Amino acid sequence: MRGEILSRVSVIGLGYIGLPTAAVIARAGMHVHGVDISQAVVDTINRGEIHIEEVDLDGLVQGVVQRGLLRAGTEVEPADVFLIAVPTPFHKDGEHTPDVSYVLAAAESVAKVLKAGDTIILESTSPVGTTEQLRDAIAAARPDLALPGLTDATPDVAIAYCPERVLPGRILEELTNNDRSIGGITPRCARKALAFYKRFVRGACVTTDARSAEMTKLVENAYRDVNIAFANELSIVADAMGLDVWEVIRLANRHPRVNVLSPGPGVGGHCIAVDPWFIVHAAPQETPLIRTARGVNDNKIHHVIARATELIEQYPTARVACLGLAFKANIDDFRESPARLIAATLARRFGERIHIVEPYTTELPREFEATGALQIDIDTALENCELLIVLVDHDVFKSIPHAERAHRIVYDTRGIWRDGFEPAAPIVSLATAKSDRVSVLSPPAAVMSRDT
Ligand code: SAJ
Repeated sequence: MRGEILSRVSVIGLGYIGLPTAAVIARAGMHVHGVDISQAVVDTINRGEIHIEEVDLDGLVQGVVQRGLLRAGTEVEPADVFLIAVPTPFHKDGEHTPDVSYVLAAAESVAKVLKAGDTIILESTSPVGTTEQLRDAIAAARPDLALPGLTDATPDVAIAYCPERVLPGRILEELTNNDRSIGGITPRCARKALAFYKRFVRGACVTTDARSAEMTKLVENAYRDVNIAFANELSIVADAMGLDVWEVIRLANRHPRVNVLSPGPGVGGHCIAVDPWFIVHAAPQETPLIRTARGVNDNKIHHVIARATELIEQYPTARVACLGLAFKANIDDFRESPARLIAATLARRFGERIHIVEPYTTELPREFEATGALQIDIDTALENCELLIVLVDHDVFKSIPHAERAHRIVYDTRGIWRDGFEPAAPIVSLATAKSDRVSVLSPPAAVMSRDT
């Protein structure tokens, strides 16, 4: 027990996953050394501060740094458990070839300080087979160590894959409470990793082999991508048919076995828009559905640009406010964001007519430079802009009362302001509706409509 309490953990990669994970492990009483290539990130953390926005993370990091349980550096130091949480993007080569070079670089730096008895866990979303590649990289660097799957003897080191599953905005809660899949290169590796996760995870920890755990993570995000694609395709169909897609989905979801997700301006972030490609790349002939879903979600961005352009041209004197740049609600993450791409495209085309409202940043990304587009706050937008394009469903936008956006032309790609679409008299009233309020079917052309 004493040895456990004193065990040292090295977390490699202190980004959106690595830093919260390091902090949660430190909170459980382990001594954590976080490693990042950025000196600025390391300095920030060692001051007890954070470089990313995540609910409650600031207080947690400050606390564990003050208690001496978390410190950061740019070089990997000896530890008992090495947890790798580095990016795994894909090459922009048209083939979407996964880039696992950061994982292999991390493996090489771990190899330098590795000793018998240590455990290495990969958490980065990875193509199937990456954990074995990591093992092979270590084997090449450290021929003195017996590695799992390569020896009949008891291996010196345990190697496992355990994907993170947390949702930005809920990371600390989900890190502790979500179930985990733990895939060992061998069952013994899985058991060693399991013993580690049991020390800070309350959710169920389920062991399997490394390849199954790698695939499970890809499946989770591809599943969501396919389901969002269904919603996005419906929204384009509804546009063509003059229907309010949110009303249709709301009603369809009253079926006990139907749960259609929400359409939006496309799928963003660095997970759901990326990970399905790892499956497609591994089995291109066998993945028409997953590939098509990616295409549908990417195409939705262009659909929104086309409809917004049409509307802006239709009202040539209107000042336009694009609401939101983040890839989803209530976060400051603008990576791979459809909202950002749409707003930047409109800014390039319409220049100073475009105004950007994004409460999660004080300055616009570089691509807005020289477009003439300005950042304004939401109150200024509501006062001065005649055309409002909702791109992100931030709570601060959702809470704007109808009266404050009355007499504006609204293109709401997230369906947050549907109150304006309800007809004065219900077209259909459902006497048997389960909710308290009378359900109504909204009038046609609800997605793009004057919000009065
Ligand atoms: N979106 C929609 N409609 C929806 C749901 C989402 O358009 O109904 C859009 C969002 O606006 C956003 C994108 O999809 O642009 C992705 O957002 P998300 O909230 O679905 O997922 P992420 O990328 O923040 O996090 C996902 C999660 N995976 C799943 O829910 C299966 C999370 O649990 C993973 O840990 C994370 O990917 C990851 O790191 O892989």
